[in-house]
Amino acid sequence: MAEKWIEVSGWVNATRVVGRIAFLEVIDGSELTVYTVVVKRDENPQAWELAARAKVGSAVSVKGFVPDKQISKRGIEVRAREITLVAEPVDYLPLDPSGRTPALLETVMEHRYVALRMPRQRALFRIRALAVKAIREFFEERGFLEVHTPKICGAGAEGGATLFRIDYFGREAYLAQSPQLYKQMLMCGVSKVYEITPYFRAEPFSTSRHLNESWGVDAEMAFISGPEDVMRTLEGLVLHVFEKIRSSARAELNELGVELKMPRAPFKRLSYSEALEILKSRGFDVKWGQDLGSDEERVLGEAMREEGYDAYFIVEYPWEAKPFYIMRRGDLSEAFDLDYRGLELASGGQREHRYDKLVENIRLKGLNVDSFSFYLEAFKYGMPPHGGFGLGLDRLIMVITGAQNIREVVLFPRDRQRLVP
Ligand code: AMO
Repeated sequence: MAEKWIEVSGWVNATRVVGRIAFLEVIDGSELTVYTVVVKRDENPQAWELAARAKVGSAVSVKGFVPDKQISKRGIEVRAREITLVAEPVDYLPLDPSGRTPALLETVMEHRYVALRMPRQRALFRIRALAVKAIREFFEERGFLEVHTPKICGAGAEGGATLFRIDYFGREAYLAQSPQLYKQMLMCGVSKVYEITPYFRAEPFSTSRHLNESWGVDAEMAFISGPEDVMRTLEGLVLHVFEKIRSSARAELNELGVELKMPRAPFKRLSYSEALEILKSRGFDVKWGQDLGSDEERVLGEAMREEGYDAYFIVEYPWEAKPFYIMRRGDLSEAFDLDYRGLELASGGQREHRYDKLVENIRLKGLNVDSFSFYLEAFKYGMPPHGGFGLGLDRLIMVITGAQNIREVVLFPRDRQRLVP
């Protein structure tokens, strides 16, 4: 291999001077690549002077050669011919950008923009971006239309308790908890849609798996014959993302120390009643009809792992535990959840598409039919059977990267305490 001319603009993550040689560890801010810039005083006194005095955290531009024989053990070695100091820090960095000294999550959240100079941080957010790309690819290949529905709404679909209220020119409005109502309305004219969107929810608790602004991947498909059609699509999507990350993010997974295993497929279909049985045998007493809490989810995850399943659907939920838009089947419903090792990743199901039954469902849930009249209107004009799901993007990235806290995989998380940065 011959010498190669290279120009790198980026940040100095570490500096070292050994005798008459100065070393700068530079990252260029895109990939995980680290450049070790080498300057010899005898060869290039001007550049040496600058390199020897450079502060960690400085923005620099370097021009030079990548030698055919690399001496440096870390990164790509660059023999500098010219170094320009683009910007110097005016304060000490709040963390070690090389990542040799790990930073607290609190510090990372406070200074994410600098933290992104750390290899672990770059790996996390590169994987997030690659996952979104894979998600789009999956839907586009299958003829889904990407849509954008309003985030300022006149009615919520996921329960009044978690609505963020806003003043909309004197009228009460809400931030969208999910695109649920709109993606369903669209089934009156488009047969497959998807949206990658923020969810705004005034969840009152602080946990490692909830945020007040989270991201969801929503899909809705018409002319289905049952919830199984939807589950197959969701399963295909999750497998596609895992596959893509495994093949296109090797360096990133390596940086995180994650060996990403393909989940066993087809995913297990576990009925709600079976889930209660398992929980009972492990000392949990869940009343039929109740939703499963995070402790119960965790224990179910352990039981499923013992059977060799990381990912599993919980099906045949009681209707009373599910929202009004889900189709009823006696006391049961056509809803499902998708869990991965005890963490709920998604929920979905077949919807009620028959106008009269939908009105009845709204009443049965004790909701005001008038507030949903704009939604119900769409069910008057030939609404086909349909279903869909909402997949928590942040949670998906958590399980792929092995992050223990959802805040790790969101650049600027919004939780009950955090409104800036
Ligand atoms: P659900 O309310 O279960 O369903 O939300 C779907 C998925 O979104 C993620 N999620 C969250 N992640 C982090 N913080 C939160 N506060 C938060 N809330 C939800 C979870 C969850 O499984 N409209 C239905 C979906 C559908 O039926 O299509 C819905 O919103 O991973």
